[in-house]
Amino acid sequence: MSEKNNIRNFCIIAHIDHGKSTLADRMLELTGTVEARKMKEQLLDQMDLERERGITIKMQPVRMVYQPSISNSKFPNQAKISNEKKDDSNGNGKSFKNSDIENSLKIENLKFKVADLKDEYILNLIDTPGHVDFGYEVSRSLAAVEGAVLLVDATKGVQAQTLANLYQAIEHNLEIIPVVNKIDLPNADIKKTKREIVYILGCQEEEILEISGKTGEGVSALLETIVNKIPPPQGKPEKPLRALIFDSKYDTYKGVLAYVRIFDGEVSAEEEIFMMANGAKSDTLEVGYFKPNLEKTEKLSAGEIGYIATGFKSVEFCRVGDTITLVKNLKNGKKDELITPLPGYKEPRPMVYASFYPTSGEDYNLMRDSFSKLKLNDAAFVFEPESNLALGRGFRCGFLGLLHLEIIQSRLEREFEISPTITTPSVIYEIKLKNKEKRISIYSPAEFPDPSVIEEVYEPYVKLEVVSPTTFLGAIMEVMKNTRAEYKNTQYLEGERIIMKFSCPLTDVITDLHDDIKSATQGYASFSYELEKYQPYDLIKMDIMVGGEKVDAFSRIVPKEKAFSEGKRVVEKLKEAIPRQNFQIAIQATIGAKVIARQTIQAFRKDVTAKLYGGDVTRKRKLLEKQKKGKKKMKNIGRVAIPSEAFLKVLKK
Ligand SMILES: Nc1nc2c(ncn2[C@@H]2O[C@H](COP(=O)(O)OP(=O)(O)OP(=O)(O)O)[C@@H](O)[C@H]2O)c(=O)[nH]1
Ligand SMILES: [Mg+2]
Repeated sequence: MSEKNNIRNFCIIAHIDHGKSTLADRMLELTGTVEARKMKEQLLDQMDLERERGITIKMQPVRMVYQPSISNSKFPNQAKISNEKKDDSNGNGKSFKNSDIENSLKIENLKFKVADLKDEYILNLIDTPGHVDFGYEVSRSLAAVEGAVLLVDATKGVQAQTLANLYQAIEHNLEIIPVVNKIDLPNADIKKTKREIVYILGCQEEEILEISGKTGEGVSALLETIVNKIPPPQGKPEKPLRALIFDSKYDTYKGVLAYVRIFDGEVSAEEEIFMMANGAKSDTLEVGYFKPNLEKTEKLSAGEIGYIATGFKSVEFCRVGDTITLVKNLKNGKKDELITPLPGYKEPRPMVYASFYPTSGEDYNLMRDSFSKLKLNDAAFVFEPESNLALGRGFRCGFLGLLHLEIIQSRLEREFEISPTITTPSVIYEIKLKNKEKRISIYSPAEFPDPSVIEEVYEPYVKLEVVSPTTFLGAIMEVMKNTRAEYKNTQYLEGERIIMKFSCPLTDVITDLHDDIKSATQGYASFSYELEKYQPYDLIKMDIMVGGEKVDAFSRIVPKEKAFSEGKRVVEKLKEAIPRQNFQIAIQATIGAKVIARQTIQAFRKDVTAKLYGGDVTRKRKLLEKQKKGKKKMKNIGRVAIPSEAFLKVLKK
């Protein structure tokens, strides 16, 4: 048996919150990958942002060493394929405890001294995010593995992202292991969840595993199934190197890192690599595995997943989807027809655009560098320079959704200490001008042409699929009535669950639909969407004036019939978001020259320093200093200082 036969590469996919990262925790424990004292919940969610929000944003690979004989002898009660009737769910002392983990670690350490233990397997796991805005992370993970564990929460059943991610896994020809999770919960409906899985996957009910990522029940059996069902990677170490870059990162110490799946060949430190798409060359500094922290190794070979510290000084040479080979494999050091690059990835299409402007002009270069580094770690994010009369030089940025935008904004603030002014997020409109053949694309409302030259405005529509228990059909219809969606049809997924299909303007989907659907269905319904078409609609541009000056960043495109209500809502929101200043400020919504809504922010009654009597200059200066600091995150529009978060706040209800 060649070494490679001992490798299994897989990812965990599911709808958001169905327990992927928690299951990964149990796998890390069972395989002794992470020391018990270092273990914490959702260990693979390593970014502060992920931990605070309790969601996975980035895919995270990790390499585990697994010995079935050890795990099984230690946890015999978990080794059964738990498809049999379960009667010990109320905890008869068999649940997974910390002491079990510690014992398993002792045995793990022992195995290196015992010669004749059964085979040892390398399991390369990639934990993926469940939120729709990070779908590109999932699709890139799928291309690096041979199998996928499809997790379904037994209290929630099949949801929109379960379907969307499953379809992607099927497209990649992956071996799919269906699993019902959270069976420890009293409201788990295992039978129903299984019926739904059988329906969507066309598998046998007996093939579906039952586990609890929380207690660890059934996880050993799952690991065994992974080894038995997922095929070992193909590919030959003796062939020329072909490594697929599925992610990348800027590391302060090691520079530009490429996260790779090696399909053929081998690579080690101090070898000259060649990027097949852009032709860049560099000497590798280091190669290694994810444990999940970076761990240096001698070489990476066919079938393995790891990282290459590329040695590139500049981030743009390392592109996700590119194939890395070795210069020594090339004829005359040039591209060689004999080495076929791997298929790579389709670039994702941004759904929303917003412009980011530094609050002070000097930060422009800093912002560009920060964006390049963020892009390296978030391939779905796009940006390009633009400039604006009022706001100066900045960047037009594309995102997969509003959460994606918020995450980039937060990362910019935390990792690079930049808090920019952000314009009202907008979808891409297409405009047919009078007497012009071709439509033009508009990425921000500020670019909207004068109405007199416009013949027709087109906006993007999506195919929207709402997955829900049948009982909420009426409630969902009620929510959809508030949008401009057109109902298409309803499909029965399995007895008690439906998929409702709509054609809906993208704008209506990205702003409040998620919250509205969740609250109307007690959190049980979910949706996914994909771009469908462009369709004309009677849309107009609404401007916002603050203190008599038009603020481009607040302009938005609205359906004509909603202009008044939107105008009223936005000025009210702004009144809350802009702090009082020492003069009165009028906030107005306008269409052309016409004011359609107005609010006034009253002035401060007194100067802040007025109460400081006498000549205590230092105190006075301190206070002014403090004020200045507070103002750092403000953007001055004319005389008015606007907090940078106000620009995003006004978008949501
Ligand atoms: N009772 C119980 N709770 C679980 C189980 N698995 C996960 N949870 C809980 O479900 C919540 C979500 O778990 P995560 O592991 O973060 O889910 P996820 O699928 O990784 O979520 P995303 O990565 O954001 O899509 C957490 O509060 C977990 O504690 C389980 O088997 N039983
Ligand atoms: Mg997660």
